[in-house]
This record gives sequence, structure tokens and C-alpha cells, in this order.
Amino acid sequence: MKTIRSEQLFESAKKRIPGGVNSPVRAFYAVDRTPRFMDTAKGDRIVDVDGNEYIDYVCSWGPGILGHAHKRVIDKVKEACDKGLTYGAPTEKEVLLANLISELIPSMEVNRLVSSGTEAVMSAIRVARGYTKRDKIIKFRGCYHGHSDSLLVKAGSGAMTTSVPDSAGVPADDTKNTLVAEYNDISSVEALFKENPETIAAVIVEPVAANMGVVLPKPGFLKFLREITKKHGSLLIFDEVITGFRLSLGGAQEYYQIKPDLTTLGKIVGGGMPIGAYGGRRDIMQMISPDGPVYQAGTLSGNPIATTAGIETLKILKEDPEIYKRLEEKTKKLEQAVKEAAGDHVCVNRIGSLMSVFFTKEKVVDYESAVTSDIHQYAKYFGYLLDHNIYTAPSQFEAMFLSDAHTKEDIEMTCKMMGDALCSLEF
Ligand code: KE4
Repeated sequence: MKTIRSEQLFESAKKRIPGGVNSPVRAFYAVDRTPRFMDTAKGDRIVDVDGNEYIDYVCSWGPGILGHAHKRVIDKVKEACDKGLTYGAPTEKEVLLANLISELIPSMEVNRLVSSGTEAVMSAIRVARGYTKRDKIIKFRGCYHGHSDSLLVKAGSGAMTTSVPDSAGVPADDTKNTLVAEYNDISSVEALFKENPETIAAVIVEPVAANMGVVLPKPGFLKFLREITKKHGSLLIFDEVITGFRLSLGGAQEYYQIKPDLTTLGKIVGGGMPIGAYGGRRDIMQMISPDGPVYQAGTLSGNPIATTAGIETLKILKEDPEIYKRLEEKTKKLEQAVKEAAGDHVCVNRIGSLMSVFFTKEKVVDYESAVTSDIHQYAKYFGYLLDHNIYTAPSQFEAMFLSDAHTKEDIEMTCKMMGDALCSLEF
């Protein structure tokens, strides 16, 4: 496979951009390969600057649930561009998207658009603190909620492989109110509430963890979080940046029937354009400026082009809820192929169209079991797939994402390649 152009671009990128990338995981440090500089994508395919075409299981880390360059979305975005890119003033599309979000995720009766998942989480934490007049928050080890200072503690995602689990440059004062519990470990949460009476503003959780690889909530775990937060007057924040509109049209909260007080969104809500959103109970959200004392703002929040892409994407998902059944069936095929090839040498965690293959014999149920994975085996597995035109997550601690555009043939091809990749490893 020719990669000369990616290599050249990576060299020049490293001169001007930290690590040559605008987000760490893209540098492929965890898999020791030259990152592929991408040039175009359509459906379930993505093509790099050397002309290599791949079946794509990154899907831009989640936004691409419809597949790349969906015609309806592109046509609407093109039409919107001719009307100007940004006004810095309210638009009808922001009202449409706000209503769509509330319709599909009723717990978000009031919501605000921002420009990234990080911004959504940062704002939700701030309003939770403003509403409860408390400072402490609980997060879970291995869960990633974007890169705002107070949450870069035992983070997941890129922070797990770039050895900055507690990032440099974050003053201790900014994380002293961040308490860390263990995902799926009820007693660790109970202990923190016991040790910090009436001072915890919120618990923030990925309802399905997908940033230490995919880790499912144990039965009753989310219900427990709902109950203990209510009992202590704390808020429950579901970080649905990944699971929102992915696990189901109503996200994880619909899938598990748990109603959080606040929810954060990103990725799919923007249909591939930069949008984050946070929202929840009206009595909480009315704290937000300009109505209330909690300040939050953004130049490009609710941008007309981004809202166009988000609205069209959510409308397509709403019109065809069978998408979720198709995604389930496709991803299940991949899961079965991996299990047939590798048996109990690996742990496959899957829910809907989110999946991770952990190179460990342990059942991966939390951070501790996730990190027993052999990241070198994962790197070899990744490299084999990349060499055979399958583009999957360049890190053991990320998820695979599927789209409605993944064809039957491409799924079958992927099953074969994943099987061959696993058989090529010495377990
Ligand atoms: P962004 O600021 O990257 O839009 O969203 C941050 C975020 C918040 N919450 C959850 C649950 C997330 O997964 C993310 C971002 N996800 C990563 C993928 N693991 C983005 C990929 C990257 O960092 O390049």
C-alpha cells in the first residue's frame, strides 16, 4: 500500500501543528503507523491522499451514522451556504433544532447549542454547580467528557494512550472538586457521597462508556446513579455525546429508560458539522444567561450551516427508525466474526453499532479490566486491517462506529478481514 503522500503531509504537518494533528488520537501513536491523511469519503468508504480506499469504522468518531456525504444532508448544506455562513444572530433553524432535540430526547425540555462536546459538558457542569450551589462533581475513571480542565482527571479516550491521564497545565485547584469513582462500582459512588455530604453538584457519566473502549453499564448501575443523585440533591448528567441518537433515536436514556437531569450531546446532533448541545429540566436551564446568572456564550453557537446539517440528519433518523435495527444486525455480524476467530482470547463488547475488541481474556467491565488489554496485539490487529483496507479505531481504547451506509458486502468483507487479522496473531 502506497502511503508516500500521507508520510510527506505528516512530516510537514508536524512542523506546524502539535503532533501533526488537530486531535491527538489521529496521530496513530498508539498503533505505530503513519496516519492516513484523508481526502474524500462517501457512504461507508473513505479515501486517503494516496488513493487508498478503506471501509470506514471510525465514521469521524461517531457523527457519521448516515454514512459520509449523505445526499440529502449535502444538498441542504450547499443550499444553506448560498445564504451566508454565519450571522451571529438568532435564526429559525436554531428553533427547529432545539425543538427536534426536545422531541427526540424529552428530558432536554430546554437546550442550548454550542460548538463541541467539550463545550457542552463544560457548560452542563457549570449550570449544575450554579443550580445546586455546590462545587464537587463525580466522574468515572476511564470516562472521557472532553478536554475542559476539571474533567481531565483519569480521563479516557486519547488521554489513555498519550500518557497524560491527568493532563499537564491543569492547576490542582481546577481538579480538587473532581471526585473519581469506578464505572459499574456502586460502592465507590456510595463512598464518595458519604465522604462529601451535601457538596456534590452532579454525577456525570457516559451511560455506555466508549472512551476506554466500549464498556456497558451493569444491570441496575444507571438506575442506582439516578436514585443516589436524587437522594442527595445532586444532578445526574448523561454525557450522550457518543450515545445520543446512536443507541436509539432517544439515545441511551431511551434505551435504558433512565431520565437524567441534564444531557450533553455532540457528534450526530451536528450531522458532521461542529455542534454540541446541553439541556435538561427547565428549572435548571433557566439559570443560563441571559435569563439567569450562569454565563455561557459562543460566537458560532447555532451556526446556520451546522444546524442545517444537524436538522437534516435528525430528520432522516426520525423518518427511518429501522436504521437502528439495521445497525444492530450489521454490527452483530462483526461481533460474531470476531468471536468465531478469536474465541476467549479477546473480549468483544458491543451495544447497537458501538463495538470494541479488547485483547484480553478478562471480561472488560471497567477501567481496571480494560487496561489489562494487550495494546501491542491491538496495534498488530489494527495494522493488518489497515493494510487490508479496513479503517478502524487507531487505539484499543476507542470504539468502532458503523453507519447506515455500510453495505452487506462490505460487512462480509470486514468479517473476513477481521477473522484473518485475528488468525494472523499469536495468542
Ligand atoms: P468533542 O469536544 O471532541 O466534540 O467531544 C468531547 C467528548 C465528550 N464526551 C464524550 C463521551 C466523548 O466521547 C467526547 C469525544 N470523543 C472522542 C472519541 N473518543 C473524540 C475524538 C477525538 O478526541 O479526536
